[in-house]
Amino acid sequence: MLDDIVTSFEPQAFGWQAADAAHHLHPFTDHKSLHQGKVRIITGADGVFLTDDAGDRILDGMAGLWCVAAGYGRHELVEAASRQMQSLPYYNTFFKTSTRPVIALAERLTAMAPDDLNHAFFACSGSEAVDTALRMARTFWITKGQPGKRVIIGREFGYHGSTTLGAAAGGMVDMHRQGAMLPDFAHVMPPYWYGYGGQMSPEEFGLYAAKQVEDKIHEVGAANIAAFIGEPIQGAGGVIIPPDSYWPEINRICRENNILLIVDEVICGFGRTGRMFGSETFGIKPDLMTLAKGITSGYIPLSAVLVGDRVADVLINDTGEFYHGFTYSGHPVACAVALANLDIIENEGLVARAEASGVALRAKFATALEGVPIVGEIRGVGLIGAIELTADQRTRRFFDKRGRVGAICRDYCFSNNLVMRAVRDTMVFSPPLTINDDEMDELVARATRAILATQADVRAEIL
Ligand code: PXG
Repeated sequence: MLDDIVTSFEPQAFGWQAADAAHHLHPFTDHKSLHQGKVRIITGADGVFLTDDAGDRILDGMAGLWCVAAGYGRHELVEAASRQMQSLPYYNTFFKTSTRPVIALAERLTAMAPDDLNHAFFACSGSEAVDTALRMARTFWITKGQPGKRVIIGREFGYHGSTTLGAAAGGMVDMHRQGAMLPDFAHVMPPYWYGYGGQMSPEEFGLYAAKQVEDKIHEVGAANIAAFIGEPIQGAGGVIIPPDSYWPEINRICRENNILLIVDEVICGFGRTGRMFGSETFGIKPDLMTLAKGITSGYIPLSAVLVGDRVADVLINDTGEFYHGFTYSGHPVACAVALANLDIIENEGLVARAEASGVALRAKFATALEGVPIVGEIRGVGLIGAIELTADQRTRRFFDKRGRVGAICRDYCFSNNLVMRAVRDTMVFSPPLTINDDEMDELVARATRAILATQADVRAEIL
């Protein structure tokens, strides 16, 4: 493995740790508490393992931030970027110009996508894709002479990025409190059976959660609503997997109320759920679909919005100019990497592999964690999954002061050289789709050690 590129730029003062603390503001971080501990400086990566500057090998159970689908160290992606940088490092797609990589990618993505998602718009991040999709939805209704249809319905614990529109569509209240809540956004409960299902069966609860959307539509008035937005599985919200009854109802409710359905596939797209798109896994019928992360396996920023014929026909034929776009929309280098990444996903059968590996991984977790009182549920679809930590297995009771126990467990994972995310007290995982059997054994062994250590710490609180 090569050294990373900046090792020749040793920082002036007291080394990398101190320079990071002195000058670098991290995303979604409490800096004061960060500075009380240490940042871990990641210097390299290969396959499913990261290396830090102490030489430790860390198993990346999150594929970066849910994105490194093809695993680290893929020369094909490096070569695609290098070749494209040498031939055409940049050109825009604004003023009657296009480039071959963006055309090829648009054609390929729309051919892969379900239903009539026949058009693609490109941006750099999931947040920008969401922002674009929301603007398209509202523009669609304005063009159709119904400008009153503006409200976007999202869900609690939904995550649609950190631009202001995305944060408003998402259901993260801490972000709303920062001023990122806007007029014309509404939220409904997530289809989170483990947390909110009570005595209902999962299927009953799926219908109940979908009914909340219908009730919200009646409350706000369909004449005021542009779209419903949802992730097939709510990833950052804690890998909330809807019961099978949920999405077909949402399809019906959106159709009958003349509301667009935006499916945010930023995490679920490109094989994560064991099908190419989460919409296929759950039978969702999107009008607009947002994609990012796995589109390039995170090697370079890129996102896309796929647009179905119903909306595209109006935008193309009736809207006139759609006042929206980014300097790097359709960046040729990012598109070239995406094409090479899709080759890997297809040639290596990563989608089918995610399905099979997911089954195996959950079975390994079930064996390792059998009878462990702190474990309330192990769930997953493909290679995205979660382990609920609970104070009472039987009643699915949460710990007091939610998030405290999850943070303990996440820290034990980290000290066991495993990256897993804690969302409240839910431990979530989404490893690279390339993970092999031995690596899954290692992931389960390290996670189990962390979970047992957590249980020992909080045993007085567990029934
Ligand atoms: N939609 C979904 C479904 C996402 O998961 C975004 C949009 C925004 O993408 P960008 O590229 O703008 O970040 C996301 C991003 C976490 C975590 O800790 C999750 C995301 C990003 C950062 C951290 O779970 N998801």
